[in-house]
Amino acid sequence: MRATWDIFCSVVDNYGDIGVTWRLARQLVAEHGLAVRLWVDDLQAFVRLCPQADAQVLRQTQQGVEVCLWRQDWQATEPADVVIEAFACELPAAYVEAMAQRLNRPLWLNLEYLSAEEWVEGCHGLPSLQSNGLSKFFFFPGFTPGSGGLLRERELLTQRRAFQVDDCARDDFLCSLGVEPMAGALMISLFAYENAALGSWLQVLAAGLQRIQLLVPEGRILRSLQSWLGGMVLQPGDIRQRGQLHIHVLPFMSQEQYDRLLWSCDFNAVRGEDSFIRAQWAGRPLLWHIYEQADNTHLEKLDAFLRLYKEGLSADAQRALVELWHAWNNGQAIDKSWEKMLQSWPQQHEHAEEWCLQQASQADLAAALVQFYQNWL
Ligand code: TRH
Repeated sequence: MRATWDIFCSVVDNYGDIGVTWRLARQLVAEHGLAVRLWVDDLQAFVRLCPQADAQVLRQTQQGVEVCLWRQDWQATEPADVVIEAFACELPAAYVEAMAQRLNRPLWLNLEYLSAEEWVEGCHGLPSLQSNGLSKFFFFPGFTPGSGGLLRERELLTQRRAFQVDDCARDDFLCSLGVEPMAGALMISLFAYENAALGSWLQVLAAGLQRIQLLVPEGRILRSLQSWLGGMVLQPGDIRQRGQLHIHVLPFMSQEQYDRLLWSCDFNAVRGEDSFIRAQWAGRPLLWHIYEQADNTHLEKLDAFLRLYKEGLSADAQRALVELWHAWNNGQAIDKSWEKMLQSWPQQHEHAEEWCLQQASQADLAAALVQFYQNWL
């Protein structure tokens, strides 16, 4: 009998919670042949990432995953063999009770947020005894062998490389989004939270020597973009030009399309957790807008990642990268650091691919979870 897995996702805000759990659920089904239910408390958010889904039904199967609405009034449900609570969401009390009563007790995992901080390795995989006698294990994604790794589908890099060497595939894809690639243009994607630094970047892009196509899927950054453009309301499909800068507003797309967008661009500005990882798998230089936390703890996380990522770059290239990421995440002007970044451009490109290969040499998160379960049995 194939093992059953329940993944619980509470959508706090944005798309990271559902983005990570939906991706994980699909991979557990497709690559490990598991029976997976994904419990999500906000189907509207799910439908944005999986447009063919129905936000009105209680249960539906999408890409082999049984997607269930996690309702406030929880209905009795037989727990699965493996139960994942994503990002410390609180499971229904009746479900936890049923887990404790189950003849074969389930493996209970808390899938944590991504961090490159050193303490992660020490906490990854640790159990915590719960009042009902069950142990809950902490599972930490991460960038080092002592962590749980990163979500990466088996064929991802092969698909990405095939796409990146096929100019027609890229052009067709961009055209399907309403973007006509311009000769010699530098293609940049932009997915970020509202950011006061944006204006300084757009300014330097508009005034630069090279033509730029900036591709912006619908989202929070549109507010900053609109105010730079003088308050005009932007819609998907809109194109605006300022000097060398051509801005294309795109619809929010499926996760598969968003991957292709990242693969199509020379540089990707990303945010949160999942788009940040996907940009790394794209093998292209990136700019991370980290999710803001109280007491600036997010800035420590940012530096922890930079410490790992910048290794192997020349001192100048490291400085350019760190300055750019710091300024962007502090809402400070990035025009100078962007120009420094351009000076080390070929190196930044090579490095992004090397980093991607280095990360891909580690076990992926889904495989690590399956292995963890097998070891636990
Ligand atoms: O949406 P986010 O800001 O999510 C955040 C982070 O996960 C953060 O850590 C968490 O605390 C907070 O949510 C609650 O960024 P993230 O993680 O990149 O998730 C976005 C998802 O949306 C990702 O799966 C990619 C996907 N996406 C699309 O599918 N289509 C699109 O057009 C775009 C722009 C993104």
